[in-house]
Amino acid sequence: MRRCHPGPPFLLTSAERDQEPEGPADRPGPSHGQVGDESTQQDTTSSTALMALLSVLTPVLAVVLCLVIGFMLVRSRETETTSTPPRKTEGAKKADFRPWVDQDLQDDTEITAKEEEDGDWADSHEEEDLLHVPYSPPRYPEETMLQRSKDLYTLMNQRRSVRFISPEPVPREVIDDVIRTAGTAPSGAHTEPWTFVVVSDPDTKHQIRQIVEEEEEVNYRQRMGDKWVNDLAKLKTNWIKDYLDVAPYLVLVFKQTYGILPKDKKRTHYYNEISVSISCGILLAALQNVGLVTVTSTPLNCGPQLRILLKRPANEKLLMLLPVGYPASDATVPDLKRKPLDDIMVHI
Ligand code: IYR
Repeated sequence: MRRCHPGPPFLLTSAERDQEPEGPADRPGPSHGQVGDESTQQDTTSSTALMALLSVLTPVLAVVLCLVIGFMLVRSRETETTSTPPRKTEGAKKADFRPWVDQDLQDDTEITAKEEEDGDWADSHEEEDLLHVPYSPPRYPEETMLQRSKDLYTLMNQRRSVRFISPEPVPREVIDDVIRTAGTAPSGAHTEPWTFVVVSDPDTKHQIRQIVEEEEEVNYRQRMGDKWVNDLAKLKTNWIKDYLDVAPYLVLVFKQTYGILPKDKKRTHYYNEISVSISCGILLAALQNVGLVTVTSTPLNCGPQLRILLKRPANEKLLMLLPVGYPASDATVPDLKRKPLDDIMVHI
């Protein structure tokens, strides 16, 4: 009778392994086998050979096992990160539902990822060297600075989003200057990634209104969801947008996701959305400066249709739609309060 080891040699403790015999000569004694007839002798020999082989293979098997376990761990991590996220609670799901980020501004019509990758992109070294020139803007005495800071704050603090706009005509040159001013905004690598489409043609304004009202009705009834609609209730907004017909100008601000150079080369427009948003801020200030009003509307899901109506290329995405004019004589605004300085500024 042969007494077998309870497990493979690589599962032995080092002390046990030290006791393991090296070969048949080392293994007399009952614990390793009964020396008796020939078959038992052969049996013992082959079992010893097997043990020797196993002990040689032990480190190799250990390495292979570690590799297999490591590979399985890596695979399971990869699956965790690439597979669908774990189920969330209903509340968390609602908080994650952000159509104004995920659906709006995602006008991918006519641009496939492949097209963007395949494009012939220009390198900066293909552009001319840029001269650097002295810069010395006006410097004011502190007293004047203080007065100017207060004056601009007073002016800008009077700015309100106005949804009731007068049809009264506005000088075209004023609009040109306001757009020029918006175009002074800083932009990523000075790419100036904005297009301001100014619409005064009544038919086009009406078509814009039809597109916007049709989509906004779906937005309010379905896409925005109860929470968003309730959050807006105090502003008394809805999908009827009279101002789109009435305002003398509609300014549709497009961000250019990339530039198009001669010979169809593409130019990278770094931070194009931030750059265009800054220009919109300057545009609002410029309108306020001349006594005109607007409302910063971002009509959800209307971008592609409006872009096509206005014949803008596929690299342009609608960022904002601003009706512009004088306020209607009976205009009202919600009596909102602004956060005090202490709530918006941290001084370290
Ligand atoms: N785009 C809609 C809904 C809307 C959304 C936000 I956020 C507002 O601050 C106001 C309105 C609309 O213009 O009615």
